[in-house]
Amino acid sequence: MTMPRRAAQAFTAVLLAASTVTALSHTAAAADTLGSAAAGKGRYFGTAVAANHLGESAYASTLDREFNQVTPENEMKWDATEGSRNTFTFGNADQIVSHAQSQNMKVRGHTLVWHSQLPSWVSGLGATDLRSAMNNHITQVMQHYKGKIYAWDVVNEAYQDGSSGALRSSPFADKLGSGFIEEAFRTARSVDPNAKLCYNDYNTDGVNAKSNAVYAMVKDFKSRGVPIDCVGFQSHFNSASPVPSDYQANLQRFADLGVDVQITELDIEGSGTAQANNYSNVVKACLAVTRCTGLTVWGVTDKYSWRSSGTPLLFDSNYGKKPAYDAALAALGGTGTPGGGDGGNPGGNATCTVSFARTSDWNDGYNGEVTVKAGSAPINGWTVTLTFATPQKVASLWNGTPSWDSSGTVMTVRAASYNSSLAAGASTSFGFTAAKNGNNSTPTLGACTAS
Ligand code: G2I
Repeated sequence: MTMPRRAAQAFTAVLLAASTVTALSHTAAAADTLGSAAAGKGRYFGTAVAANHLGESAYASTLDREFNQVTPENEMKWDATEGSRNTFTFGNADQIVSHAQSQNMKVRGHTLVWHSQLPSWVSGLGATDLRSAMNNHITQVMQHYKGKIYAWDVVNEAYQDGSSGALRSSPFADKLGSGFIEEAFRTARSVDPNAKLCYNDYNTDGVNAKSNAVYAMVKDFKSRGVPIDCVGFQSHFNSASPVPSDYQANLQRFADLGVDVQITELDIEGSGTAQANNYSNVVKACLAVTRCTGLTVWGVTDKYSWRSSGTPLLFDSNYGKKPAYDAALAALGGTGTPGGGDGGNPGGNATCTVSFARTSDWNDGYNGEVTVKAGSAPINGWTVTLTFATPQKVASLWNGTPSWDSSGTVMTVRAASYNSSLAAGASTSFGFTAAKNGNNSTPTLGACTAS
């Protein structure tokens, strides 16, 4: 059989990633890092990352040890990816994505349509041209990262601050009208149907005129079938903009509309106990909302924060853990918390069920998605078996760790470090691309084993 070169490369990447994951899973089990503790609660804990710091060993080692999700801080923005019309540059963003993949971290795509960091050629276009440039930008960028991004901030910061509840003036709103948001989401869904599509904004963290406007938009989208899966709450806090008292209630009202919610750019200016308490409250609010699926802090270290003088992050400039770190970890139930930790489930009543879907098909291949659901008790690990018809071959696999029997037809997939722990009744999924090699059968799904 001849495997297409792209598939062969992906296969190699999977093998490499699989060996890395085995090494990492020991760290994850201890729940003594932000990522592993969050995984124990069925969430991820991520950070914004800048490509130009990845070469600094303390930066990279802190990132790799503590976090299981990344958001490129600037590298996927319009000015970075399409500085001139229809000429795309992905080098810096690719660097972050491949680092994340090698560490089994999820990647959030940030951001496709935003008024800021927008090249001047875009602002200069007339309506017809702008519409096609927007759709082309979404299409090209999403296509480049297809299968590698779990969620995209499709539209960022479209609403005004203050009491108006109106859209912010931008080339998109001014020339295309309010319909640009819907159009962006519809285009995004058509390009990568497997990526979660999010709206992301700041000053929407409590109930206020701006969050009410976003809420009305999401409600309208859900009622009309406009594709939206999630809402990101940036959560940039300081004394002028503190953690709102109705933070959790606000997350919950969005979740009740049928979207996931995430804390996407968390940073809280301050120091010591006050800062620690704020971080603890934010983490607890997310954990209290079932559909709050993860938190991302806006940077690894105070040294490189966009507002460094406010020391808003969890690690100081020397990568030392701050009281805010300890508080966030404790709130996640990490090691050191009285009654915390993720070791509470002895595994005796751990069960899971699985289902399979073929999510896309083409001439010589298909994508499969397996959903794993925990039974009535939380689980700390899961394994699923799939038997493939000869001579089908799996070319790539994501969100799980595969191994094969000697015949090469039975694939056993165990959880990745970040999706091994599921709350009771919660589910996760992994996916793969298979080469048909002339056989169009669907693989046979075996039972799910939980621990
Ligand atoms: O402003 C904080 C965040 C608000 N929500 C959207 C985020 O995308 C935004 O991130 C920040 C980055 O953290 C900054 O790093 O966005 C800023 C730009 O709006 C970023 O700052 C820019 C500087 O303004 C540029 O001078 C610089 O060239 O970062 C660029 C790359 O270092």
